[in-house]
Amino acid sequence: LATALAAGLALAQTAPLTPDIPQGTFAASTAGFDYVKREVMIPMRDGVKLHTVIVIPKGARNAPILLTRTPYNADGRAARLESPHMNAELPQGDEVFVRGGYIRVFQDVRGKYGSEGDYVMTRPLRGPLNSSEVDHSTDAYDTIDWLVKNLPESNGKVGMLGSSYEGFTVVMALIHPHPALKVAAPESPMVDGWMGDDWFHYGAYRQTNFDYIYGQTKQKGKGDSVPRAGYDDYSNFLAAGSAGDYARAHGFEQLPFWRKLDEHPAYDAFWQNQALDKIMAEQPLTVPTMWLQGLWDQEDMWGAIHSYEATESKDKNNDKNFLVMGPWRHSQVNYDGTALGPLQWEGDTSLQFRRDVLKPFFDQYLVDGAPKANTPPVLIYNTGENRWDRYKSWPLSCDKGCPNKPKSLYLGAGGTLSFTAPGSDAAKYEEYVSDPAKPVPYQLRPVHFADHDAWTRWLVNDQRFVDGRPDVITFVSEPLTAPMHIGGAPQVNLYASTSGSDSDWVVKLIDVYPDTVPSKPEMGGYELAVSMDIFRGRYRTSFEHPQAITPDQPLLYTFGLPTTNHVFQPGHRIMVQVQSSLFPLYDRNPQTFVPNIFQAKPTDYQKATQRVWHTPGNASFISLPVVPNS
Ligand code: PG9
Repeated sequence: LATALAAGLALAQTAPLTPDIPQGTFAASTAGFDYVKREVMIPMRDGVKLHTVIVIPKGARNAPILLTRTPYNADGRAARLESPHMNAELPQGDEVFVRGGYIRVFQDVRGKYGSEGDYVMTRPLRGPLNSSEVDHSTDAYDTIDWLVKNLPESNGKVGMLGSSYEGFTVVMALIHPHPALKVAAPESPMVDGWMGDDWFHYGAYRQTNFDYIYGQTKQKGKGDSVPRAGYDDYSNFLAAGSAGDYARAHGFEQLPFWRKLDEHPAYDAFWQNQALDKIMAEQPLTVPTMWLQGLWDQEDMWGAIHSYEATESKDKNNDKNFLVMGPWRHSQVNYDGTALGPLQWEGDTSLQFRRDVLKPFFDQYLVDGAPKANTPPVLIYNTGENRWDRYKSWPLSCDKGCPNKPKSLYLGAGGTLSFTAPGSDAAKYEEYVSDPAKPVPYQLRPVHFADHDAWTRWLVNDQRFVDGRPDVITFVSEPLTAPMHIGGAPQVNLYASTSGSDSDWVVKLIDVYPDTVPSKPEMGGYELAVSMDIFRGRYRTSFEHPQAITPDQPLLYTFGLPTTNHVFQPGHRIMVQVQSSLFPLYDRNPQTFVPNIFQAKPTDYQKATQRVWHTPGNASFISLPVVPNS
């Protein structure tokens, strides 16, 4: 009996060698959850199915839908804290929508994570660059169509929101939009990868993209960064040589997107035909759209503001096109917006915006019976006076069609900066030597691209770290006696010469704090760049057809700096710094003209004598979008 009992007992127990990973899917207990999560594969018109995660508040009825289409893993985007509570499960930026009872949807774009199909980086619209029958515009359309037909808990109204790549997919959805798409907010959307979003700025290549391309395109799921020989990326990239040499050393020829970059260094049809601000300009907006961007957006500084400007003239009733710019780094709109580096704002500016502006704006179009929101056409943080400014239009000051005309701020002899044009007796130029063997760093070394904090704050770093370097020239004004407000994009008009045949020009517009700041002593003398950019000299006359620069000739370089809404306070000074590299963020210009800088040889990299001219005929200046008496 004893033996039989023992055998029976053994039968009832789990045998020691039972595999510990259950066969089939584990059914997690969701008792007590305040939401239901569904995972579905939504069919597109070409038969490809896209993996979609739908999070529905328990008991929802007539709920609006908020959709984000992502290359960054829909499962992960909808699982912040693994929580029974929807507001903890979803991203921080969604909390206001969770409180409002929205259904939240994240979808993997085709070819990434759980979705079928081919992944093409920022897949261009159907047309000259895309001969298939699908793009992100059709995928958004088909997805919205499925959602409104298959979610009985919804009221059939959809809003789209997302930052950066996710912002790019929002813009794509605005092209021939589904009628159920009622409102959209592209946040720092990637719009023109050559002019000033992720890949290049005015033709200068951004080497941080190597890690991005490696991580995003080596495989369908989550990728990794390029292996490093050392911690300091300044040394790693300098040792590599050209960007092409770096790519070769790390196997990038296997990654088609790198090959596309390498084959299209100039602004040719490949870039022109996928510049979404140009595409948006050709069609009136039919969906109310709030373009959003950070004022110190270190990744996508071009897209939102240029798309807003491109579509504004078509918004005849002033009811479709809206602009918001916060005192934020890239995507900070969805996180805490209390501070950026050493700059402290009046409270959490991101939350203020999401709660008081974005949510009422979305509610107006998505929630049945919601009141009209009090949305200003333009909402921009004033970074000098620390408050939100509401405007009817933007910019406040520009050459044509603005309420105010810009003022010319002249770079003068001996490093002066003033509104007085140079006289003929002044010295002719300021000079420095740019040495590609010792490029100017964009942040204090060591540079480690993977250091997230350093990457998000580099645009607001104290520029004293390079002020005084022999290869950086500085022009500075007298202390201001009255506040000076600028509202718009400062325009660079630089008369410069180089002894080489190609050159980069970096221009920074800086607010220099007084030597003593009693309320924040550590800010004494701080040099805050309110706007800066880099311009690759070979594109001076044409972005499409680069040309060698005639050595030692003063030539005019004109380009727009990023938009700013800033008040220089009395006692502060205005500064302009000019230099010829921002390394290793931007690849080095060899300073010898070669057909493709990616393929420059070590001997092409040559020192050059750079001059910034300030004679009456060649007077360098910044056209400042000054707003008088504001
Ligand atoms: N700035 C990122 C990106 C967008 C589009 C292409 C490449 C990179 C992003 O944050 O998504």
